[in-house]
Amino acid sequence: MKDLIQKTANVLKTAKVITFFTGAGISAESGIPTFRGDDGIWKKLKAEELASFDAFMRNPDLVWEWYSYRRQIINKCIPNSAHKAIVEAEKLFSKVHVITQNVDGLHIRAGSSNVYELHGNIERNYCIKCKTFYNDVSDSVKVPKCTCGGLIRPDIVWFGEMLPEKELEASEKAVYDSDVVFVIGTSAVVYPAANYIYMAKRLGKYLIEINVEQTSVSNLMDKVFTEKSGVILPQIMKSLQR
Ligand code: BV8
Repeated sequence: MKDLIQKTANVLKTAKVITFFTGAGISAESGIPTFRGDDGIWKKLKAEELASFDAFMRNPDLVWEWYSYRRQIINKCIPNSAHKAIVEAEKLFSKVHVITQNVDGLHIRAGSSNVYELHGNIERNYCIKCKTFYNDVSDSVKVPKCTCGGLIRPDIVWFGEMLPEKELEASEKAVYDSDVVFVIGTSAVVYPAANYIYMAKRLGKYLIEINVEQTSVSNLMDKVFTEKSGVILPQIMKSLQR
C-alpha cells in the first residue's frame, strides 16, 4: 500500500486542480448508513416506495417521517477524517471541487469551499406549491404545511426528478478543469451523477477510486485503493506534505 500511496503522491504533486466525486461511503465512518451496502437503508426499504414524489403524495407523513429519522441520525454525526482530508487538500492544490451525491451536508460542515450537492440537502425543505424554503420545520413529526396551504418537502432530488441545473453546470466545469478526479465511496449506479466518472475518463483525467470493494467503474481507474476512505485519504494527503 505504501508504494501505491507514493506513486499516487508523485502524480498528485504535478496536479493543480482536483475533483472529489463522493457517495454515501465517504460518510459511512461518520456513522451514516449507506444505501446499497449490507447495512444499507435501501435493504430494508424500497427506494421507490419512499424516495420519489409519487411516494410523497401517496403518503406524505410516512415519507416525511423517514426523512426526519434520517435527519436525526445525520445530526448526531460529524465529518470524519476523509471529509477533513478533502478540506486539507485545499492548502495543497490551486483548486479543489467536491461533487457529492450525499444529502448529509458533511462536506460543508467539514469546511470544504466548493461543494456541489447533486441530490440536494436533507436540512433544507420547501413548499411544493409556492416553493418557499423553510429551515425551521425539521423537527416537525407530521408533514408540515406552508402558510399557502401547500405541503413542505425535503430539498432532496428524488428518483425521476431532475438534478439542480446550477450544480450540474458547476460539476461539469469542475471535471473539465481537473487534472485528477477521485471517486470515493460510491457504487456508481445512480444516474445522471455517475456520468461524471465516464466523462472524466473520456477526457483523459487521472482517475483514483477509494472504495472498500470493487465497483462497476474500478476498471476505468488509474489507481484503486480498496480501503476505507477515512483511513487512506489522510495518508495520501499527508504523503504530499513531506
Ligand atoms: C433522473 C436522494 C430523469 C434521495 C438519491 C440513466 C440516465 C438518467 C437517469 C437514469 C438512468 N438510469 C436510471 C435512471 C433513473 C434513476 C437511477 O439512476 N436509478 C438507479 C437506481 C438505476 N435516476 C434518477 O431518477 C435521477 N433523476 O434521472 O431524472 C429526468 C429527466 C428529465 C426530466 C425529469 C427527470 C435522480 C437520481 C437521484 C436519486 N436520489 N438520493 C435520498 O437520499 O433519499 S440517490 C441515492 O443514491 C443517494 O443520493 C446516494 O448518494 C446515491 C448513490 O448511491 P451511493 O452514494 O453510491 O451509495 P451506495 O450505498 O450505493 O454505495 C456506497 C459505496 O460506498 C459502496 O460501493 C461501498 O462499498 C462504499 N463504502 C462503504 N463504506 C466505505 C465505502 N467506501 C469507502 N470508505 C468506506 N468507509
